[in-house]
Amino acid sequence: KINSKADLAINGSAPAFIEKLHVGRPNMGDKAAFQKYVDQIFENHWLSNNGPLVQELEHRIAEHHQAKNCIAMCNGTIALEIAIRALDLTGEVILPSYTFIATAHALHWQEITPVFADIDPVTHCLDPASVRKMITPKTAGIIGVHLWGHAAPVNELQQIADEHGLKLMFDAAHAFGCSYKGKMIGNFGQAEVLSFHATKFFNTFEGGAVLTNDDELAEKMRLMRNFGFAGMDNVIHPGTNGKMTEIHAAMGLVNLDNVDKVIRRNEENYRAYQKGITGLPGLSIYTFDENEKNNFQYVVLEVGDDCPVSRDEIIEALHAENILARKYFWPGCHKMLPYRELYPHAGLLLPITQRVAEKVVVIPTGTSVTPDEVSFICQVLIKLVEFS
Ligand code: T4K
Repeated sequence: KINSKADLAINGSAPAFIEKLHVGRPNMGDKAAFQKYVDQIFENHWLSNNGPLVQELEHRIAEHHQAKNCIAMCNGTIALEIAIRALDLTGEVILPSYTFIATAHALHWQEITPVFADIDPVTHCLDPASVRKMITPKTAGIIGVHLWGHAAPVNELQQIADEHGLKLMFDAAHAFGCSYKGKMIGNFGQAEVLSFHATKFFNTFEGGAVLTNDDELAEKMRLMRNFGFAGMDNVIHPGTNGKMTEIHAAMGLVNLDNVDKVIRRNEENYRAYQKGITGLPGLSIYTFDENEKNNFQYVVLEVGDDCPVSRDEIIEALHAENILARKYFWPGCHKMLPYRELYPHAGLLLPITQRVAEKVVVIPTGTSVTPDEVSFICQVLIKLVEFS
């Protein structure tokens, strides 16, 4: 019970939770089913290089997203790099700064200049008007990010891409199983990239994939992820090692059987958070479009100027209670060292990015967090506001 200021851990009391509550605690599928796959892998003597479990996983993920091709990779960042290269992007590519650093790195790593555009204050996804302002003769493409699983403004971005002859792809790292105007993610732009990192809605320990309806592009990416080999002793394309292994695919197959359960828990937690903080001044939960498919993997608390407690005070107080809230994706890629030096004035062009990055707190959810725990986290937030 938190009856007074002194009962808050930040003021010296015992933390509300004995065990730490994480953002991104992995959602785990059935252990016995995983062990069966391990037995199968041992019997097969097949560990990597497009094995039967990887092929099965690709087939099922493509089906899940109603997309023609799924190319599984060792992680989402390599999948981004391969997709970027397969699309022959060069020069400058426009993307949001408000994203995980991997989106920018995947370009910079290939000597392509990431050009940061601003975002929409409500969806936190690219603002098409800002994208238009960033186009120069060197622009080769746009990477939209479906942040928090909310689709980027696909139609508007496609229109810009068509008008200017640009390639369009999406970083769909957060958007497994999500939709845009009723159609599954995986069907937009030239390619869409998923991440299966441990902390994602759907994980393969580490992993990722590209979804595309372009068969030729899919074939090119399959070559690129395996050093360009087209059969034994025959390299027909430059490439790298982006392959997914059988053990990672096994985890994926087990987790695929678990996705409905994870969505149910995530949605339950999301609604419990919404209910729990109703009426608190300056605090709100980022809302998902009820007409779309969502995975609710991220619960995003937004701290407004009218909140009596600052964002950073909230994070500090939650951490003291063992609630390990995160400042994703503060301070924005443009302010991280490799890009800060490239774009000393980018901040001036990204007012919404700055504002959103300063007010967001991502709070724990997933199958390891119960709605009762969510209610208690809300109690902490209520008391923090009340005692401020
Ligand atoms: N594009 C976007 C938009 C992305 O968000 C990401 C990845 C990518 C591209 C790249 O995809 P990958 O190459 O990663 O497949 C994490 C993840 O490392 C990263 O995958 C993810 N985005 C990003 C949003 O979050 P960190 O540094 O914040 O993660 P970390 O290690 O602090 O873990 C988060 C929390 O999860 C911790 O509190 C502990 C807990 N945790 C973590 C792991 C790995 C566990 O409980 N168990 C675990 O096994 O970056």
